Amino acid sequence: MFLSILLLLLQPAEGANSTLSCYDDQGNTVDWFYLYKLPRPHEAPREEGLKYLLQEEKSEGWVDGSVLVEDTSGALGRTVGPLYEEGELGYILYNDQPPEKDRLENAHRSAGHTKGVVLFDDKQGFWLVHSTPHFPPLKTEGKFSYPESGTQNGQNFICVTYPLDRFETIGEQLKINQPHVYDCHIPESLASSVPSMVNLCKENQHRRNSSNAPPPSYSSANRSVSLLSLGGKEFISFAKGAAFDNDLYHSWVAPALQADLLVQFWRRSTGILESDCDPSYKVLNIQLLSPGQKLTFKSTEDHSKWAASVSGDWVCVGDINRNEAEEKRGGGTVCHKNAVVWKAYRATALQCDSCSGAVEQCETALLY
Ligand SMILES: *[C@@H]1O[C@H](CO)[C@@H](O)[C@H](O)[C@H]1NC(C)=O
Ligand SMILES: *[C@@H]1O[C@H](CO)[C@@H](O)[C@H](O)[C@H]1NC(C)=O
Ligand SMILES: CC(=O)N[C@H]1CO[C@H](CO)[C@@H](O)[C@@H]1O
Repeated sequence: MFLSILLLLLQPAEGANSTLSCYDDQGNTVDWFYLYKLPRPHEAPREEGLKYLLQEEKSEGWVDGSVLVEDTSGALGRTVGPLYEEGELGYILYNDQPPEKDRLENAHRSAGHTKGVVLFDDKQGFWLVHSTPHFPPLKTEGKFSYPESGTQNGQNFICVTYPLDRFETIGEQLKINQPHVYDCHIPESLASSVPSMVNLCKENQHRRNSSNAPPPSYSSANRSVSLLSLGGKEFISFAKGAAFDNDLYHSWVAPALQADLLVQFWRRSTGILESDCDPSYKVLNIQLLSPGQKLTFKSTEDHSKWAASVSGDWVCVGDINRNEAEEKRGGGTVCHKNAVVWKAYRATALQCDSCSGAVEQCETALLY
């Protein structure tokens, strides 16, 4: 009895004024997490398509999610949930495949191929980059949920907690990506800290009022910046606009990280770029995956877009598939150097397309 009163006193009142941060499955604030939503195996029940693996600073690689990804008590629900509460919150929801409740539904074809959530208050917040269509619901929906359309395929999420003063730079990166913003609000009290976010939100509202006009274009075709998380860890954001007109991974990320890359991306589209061994750094397409060595699936069942370096411990999670159309779309990736995270992602890639055209163990494919 006494203990439960004490617990009540120690907890903030239900719903109000939550700390805006990435959260783990237990409800602890974390500096960052990576979440791998697993694909639903053929003819398996719906729940199998809502399972996920999680890793954060304290995990030694992938750990089974303690609930289903749609659950409000899981890492994703706890992190995104505060978006639906009252308070002085700044937020930007963007997705080239917005929820059906969005008045414009499908984003203009020239808008960025990019999906994410930014949520912050006068102290801190998070930037969640992900691959899930129709996620998350608009704020007016009133609560967190996960779309049915996101159950079938694999999906990836990277969440990083940042102090308020990083969000201006994040807004600048988003602008380069030309996102389809389907819901946003920057309260007056935060506006002077994040003018880039204010502009992004205004421009999109204006665009929505004046029919489905293409997004404004920006002069810079691409920019990478180093963002320090609240915990002081470095995350590199690579952002490109439509004008970049080249393969994000081979022309930019691999030479910037000075490493060959293994890339997982959505294969079921036209104009897929083949593995590229030309000339300095190799970029190989992953064919077969097994995160945590439990479930094994093909790249065609995985909507995730991530890359692991062959050396140097880098992992990047982001927006862009390797296909011709997306060379001319905005979008980017967030890279971080961490030996434990790298090992987990690198071990996920079992088979790759070699540059000779054969499907082989990724190690063997790299020899060509
Ligand atoms: C867009 O329309 C809404 C009402 O539908 C209005 O409140 C808002 O000021 C308009 N925004 C712009 C930028 O025109
Ligand atoms: C833009 O991308 C090119 C590679 O295509 C790279 O060399 C250059 O440094 C990038 N620019 C910025 C500002 O990051
Ligand atoms: C600073 C802040 O966000 N305050 C909010 C705390 O929660 C109450 C009740 O939900 C809101 O009214 C405040 O605006």
